[in-house]
Amino acid sequence: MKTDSRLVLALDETNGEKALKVAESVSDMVDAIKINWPLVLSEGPQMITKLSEFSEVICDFKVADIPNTVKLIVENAVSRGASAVIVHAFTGDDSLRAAVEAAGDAEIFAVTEMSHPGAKMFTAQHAEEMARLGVECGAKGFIAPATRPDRIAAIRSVVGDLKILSPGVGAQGGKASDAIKAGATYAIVGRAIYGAEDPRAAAKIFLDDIKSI
Ligand code: NUP
Repeated sequence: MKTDSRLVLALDETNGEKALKVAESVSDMVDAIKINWPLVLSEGPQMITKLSEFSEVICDFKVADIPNTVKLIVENAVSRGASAVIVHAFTGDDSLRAAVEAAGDAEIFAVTEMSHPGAKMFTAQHAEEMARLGVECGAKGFIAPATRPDRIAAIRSVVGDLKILSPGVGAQGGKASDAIKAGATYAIVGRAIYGAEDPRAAAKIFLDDIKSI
C-alpha cells in the first residue's frame, strides 16, 4: 500500500451507486478504500472487485473464527481483489497464522484496541499482547484508536516499522494529525467524508490537517 496521503477512506455507504461515486471522486486523494459489512451486505462482494478498479481495497471483515473458516474468508476476499483483510487478534496464534498464510501476497491487519468507548472493557486491556502476537504471526499492520492517540504510541512501540491504521477520526472525535503524530501510518475516515455533501472537499480538509504536521 502506498503512503502518499496517509488517508484511508472507510466507505460504509450502503447504496452501491453512491459508494462508487464517492470512491471515484476521492480515489486520487486516498491511499486505500476500506469496506466493511454494511456495503458488502447491501451490494454484494462484487463491490470488492469494482472498487479495486479505483484503489487498493481493504476488507474490514474483522474476521474472528477458527483457522479453517478464517482461511476460507481471507482467500475469498483476496481472490476478489482485496489488498488487505482486517482480522481480530483475540482468536489466537493459529487463526492469525491461517489468515496470513491464506492472504499470500495480500496483507493481514490485526485489530488491537478498538476506537469506541466500549473497547476499554476488553480489547484495550490486551492490546499490546495482541499486537505482539500479530507481529509474531506475520501481520503487516495493526488497527489502533485515533480516539486515544496515547494508545497508538503504545502500539507503535510494540510493532516497530509495521503499519498502523487508525480509525476514529472525524465522526468519533479523533483528529488525523494527532493520530499520525502519535505513530499511525494512516488515518481512517468514514462518515466525515462519504457522508459529506462534497466528499472531495471534506477529504481535502483531512489531507490539509495531515500535511500541517
Ligand atoms: O476500532 C475500530 N474502530 C472503527 O471505527 C476498528 C474499525 N475497523 N473501525 C471501523 O472504521 C468502523 O467499522 C468504520 O468502518 C470505520 C470508522 O468510520 P467512521 O467512524 O469514520 O464513520
